[in-house]
Amino acid sequence: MSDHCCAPERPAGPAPEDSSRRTKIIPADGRHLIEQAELPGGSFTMGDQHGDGLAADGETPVHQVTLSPFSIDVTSVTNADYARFVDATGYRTDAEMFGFSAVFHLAVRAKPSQVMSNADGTPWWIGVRGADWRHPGGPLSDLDGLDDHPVTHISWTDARTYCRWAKRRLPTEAEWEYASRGGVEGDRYPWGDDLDTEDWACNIWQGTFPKINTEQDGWLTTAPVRSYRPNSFGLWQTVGNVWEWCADWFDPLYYTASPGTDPKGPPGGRSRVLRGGSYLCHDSYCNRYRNAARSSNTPDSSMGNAGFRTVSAR
Ligand SMILES: [Ca+2]
Ligand SMILES: [Ca+2]
Ligand SMILES: [Cu+2]
Repeated sequence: MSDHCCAPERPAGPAPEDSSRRTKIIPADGRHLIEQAELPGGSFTMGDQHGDGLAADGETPVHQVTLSPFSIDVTSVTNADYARFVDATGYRTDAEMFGFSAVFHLAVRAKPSQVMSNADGTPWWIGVRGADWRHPGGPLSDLDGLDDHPVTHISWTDARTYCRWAKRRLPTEAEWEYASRGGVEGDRYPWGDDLDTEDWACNIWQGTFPKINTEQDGWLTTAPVRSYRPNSFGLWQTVGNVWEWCADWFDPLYYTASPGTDPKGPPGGRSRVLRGGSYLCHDSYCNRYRNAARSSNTPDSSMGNAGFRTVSAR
C-alpha cells in the first residue's frame, strides 16, 4: 500500500506481547452519545460514475445496491467519545501496544530520539514512538483543545472494540457510501459534483503536497467534527478530515461479484476498507476525497488521519 498517501501500513514484525487483550470482554453497558441519522434503507448506485478512480482501487463496475434500514453517526467518533470508552474499560489501543504510530511529518511533536524512519515510498509519514490517540503528534503533543476533533491513531481493531462496548458496529462499505451520498444519485462529493475552491466544503490539502499547505480550508490536520456543512442525510465530513474504517475486508475486485442486497464484503482478506479520504488528500496525487473512493489498510495499522463512525448493530 506504499502508493496510498493516506494509509501507511504498520510494518511487519512481532505482535505486541499482551495477546490476552484480544479476548478481553468489554463491558456491555457502554454509552454512545453521538447523534445518529436514521436511514430508511433503499437502493442506490454504488461506485464511480465519473472515471475518477484508479483502476487498482476497484471503484467500478458501478452497480445497484439495496440496503436494509440502519442508523449512522452524524459525525466521526471524537477524542472525548473515545476517552469515555477508555476510561470505562482501560482499553489500550494498538498504537499503545506497539509503542508507535504514523504521524504526518509536519505534525510531528517528538524528541529526535522518538522519531523512527520514514515509511517506504511515503516519506511524509513518520513512525513516532509514543504517538497514539492521546498524543496525535507524538509524546510532546496532547489533546488540549481537541475534544471535538475526530479520534485518530485508531486501528480497525480499536474501532471495532469501541463499537462492541457502545453496542454499535462499523458500517459496511456499502452503508458508508450510501450514507455519504445523502440520497443524491451519482454525485462525486456529498454536496455535488464540484469543489468550490473559494469556499471549501471539506478538509483536504491546499498547496503543494507534502511540504506546503496553505490551509485555505482552515486546517493543516484535523478539524472539529462539525465543521463545514452536513450532507442531506445530516452527516458531517464523510469526505475529508479523517479516513473512516469500514467493517469489510478490502478486495479491488469485489464489485464484480458483490451481492445486490446488503453486501458485507469478501469473506477474508489482509486489509480492511477505509473510506472518505483525509486532510492529506490533494488531487495532485490522491483524489480519494470522494463518495466512491476506496482505500484500505491492515487491521492493526494506525495513523494520524484515520478514525471511524458507527452504525446501529444488527
Ligand atoms: Ca486542510
Ligand atoms: Ca471523513
Ligand atoms: Cu488521499
